[in-house]
Amino acid sequence: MPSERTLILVKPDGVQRGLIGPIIGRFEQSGLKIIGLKIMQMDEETAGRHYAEHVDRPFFSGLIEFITSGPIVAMCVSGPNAIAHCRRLMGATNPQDAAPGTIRGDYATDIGRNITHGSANEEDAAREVSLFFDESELLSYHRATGPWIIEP
Ligand code: DAT
Ligand code: MG
Repeated sequence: MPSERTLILVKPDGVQRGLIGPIIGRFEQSGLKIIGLKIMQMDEETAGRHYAEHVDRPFFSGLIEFITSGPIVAMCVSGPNAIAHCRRLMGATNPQDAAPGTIRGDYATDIGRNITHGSANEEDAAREVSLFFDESELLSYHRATGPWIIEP
């Protein structure tokens, strides 16, 4: 399985609701590796670049207003098929469709307040990781539990 890197955000609703720890925990407990982590507030320019694909959608201005409205937590997560794996952990975009046990299924009810972001594909992941992290902020390290998570 290819090792991938993906960008995960705890959106402003997750930070305001005191869910940073539980949400980071979902990714951490899965065995995926957190290789970059910061709390920050997105400016409009970064938000526009991050969500550029949605610029013509009716929800775009509300999305930008929301994502810049308060602090977020940005995380770079790595591991086997990390992009798709993180999307599965998060559940469907609309929490009404998200299965119980997923982050959005367990913590959210509204598509406009769906708690987390995760890159959708390899191209987006590379672009989004570099939007939030300098390469020097991303660590490469081994964990003692490595062979208990991935069969050597
Ligand atoms: P995802 O975040 O699962 O990749 P997306 O890229 O289609 O989903 O949309 C980005 C965000 O925009 C999404 O997390 C929530 C918001 N959004 C998407 N569709 C929406 C809609 N129909 N109404 C309101 N917000 C929406
Ligand atoms: Mg998306």
